Amino acid sequence: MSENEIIDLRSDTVTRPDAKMRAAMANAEVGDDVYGEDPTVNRLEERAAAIFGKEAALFVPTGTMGNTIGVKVHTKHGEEVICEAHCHLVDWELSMMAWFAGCTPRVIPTDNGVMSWKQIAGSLRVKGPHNAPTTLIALENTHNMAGGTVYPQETIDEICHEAHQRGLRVHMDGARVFNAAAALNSTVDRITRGVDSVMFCLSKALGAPVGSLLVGTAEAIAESRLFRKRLGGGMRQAGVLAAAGLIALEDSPSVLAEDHANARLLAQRLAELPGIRLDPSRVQTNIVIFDISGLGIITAELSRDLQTRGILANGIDATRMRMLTHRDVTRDQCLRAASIFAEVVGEKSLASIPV
Ligand code: TLP
Repeated sequence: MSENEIIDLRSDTVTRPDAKMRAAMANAEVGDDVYGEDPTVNRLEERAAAIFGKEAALFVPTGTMGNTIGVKVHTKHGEEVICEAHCHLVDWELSMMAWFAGCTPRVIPTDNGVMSWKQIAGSLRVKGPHNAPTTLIALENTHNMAGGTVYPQETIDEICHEAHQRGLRVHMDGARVFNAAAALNSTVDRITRGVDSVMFCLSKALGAPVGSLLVGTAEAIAESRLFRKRLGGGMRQAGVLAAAGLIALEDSPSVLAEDHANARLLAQRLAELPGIRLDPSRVQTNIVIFDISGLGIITAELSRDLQTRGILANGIDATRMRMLTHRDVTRDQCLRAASIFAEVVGEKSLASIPV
């Protein structure tokens, strides 16, 4: 099967740099970024800080490193961080918070990935003979495993206001915060105005091959630069990567609404199929998560069957599949993926009829 017959819905991390990005990478002016001498990295960091309306930004290789440093810079060993129960920081980063920052997460289960101040307030801990104090609240926006859900602005504002009143900090895992902005018809600057730091990824929906940024105060970012070095993230002539990132940052946010429309369309088609549990009205951005237990098979089996027909999609557990739309899948490909999916599901239903 040739590469272009594959429709890859596993993640928005799978996009390839386009011709404009590749040309910019080839022509990037570079220097040693550990000495602060890479002009393209410097430009990217300045641009990211400006777009987010914050003092400074730091280019990091991955979202995981950005979150890791974001937690570390606001906490000390032996403190607690409040996060949603299935956030990336907790479920997908190999206990990094414990390993590097020496903190434990205090998780709040939610139905849609969005914590309220009321829930957070009930989980706060004050330093005492038995309690490690809460010092940080981490919000994931959009929330990946809840299906790309978006925090309402007033919820973020309330959390930040109440947290700051109590001397707590707020970090946003905004790996897909530009998707949140597109969904709300808002700006990332407005969304993150109250947070102390935000990590966002160039390498997800924005389509760059590599890289994320941690954005915050000049003081926090200066300290973060040292943590990045400690983690082995001093990338030297990283301008070749930053060059693609700059294009992603300028060009991609305005087209994210198309990915969202494609995700809704995909969700509507899949929701019509027997054995699939999916409420398309819950799809707010580019992530579609649905339950397949009605098919009587597990996700690994379905993934295998889809793969033989050129559709790549993974389960997030035995019963739930995740599909993401992105700049490398078109509306037509989403429709094709949905009809191939329908064929596979049809065959499964036939196979389950006793003879
Ligand atoms: N998410 C990946 C996987 O790790 C699950 C994906 O395919 O969605 N925060 C959020 C909300 C993320 O979704 C991810 C990656 C990260 C942080 C980490 O980014 P990277 O992969 O660059 O370390």
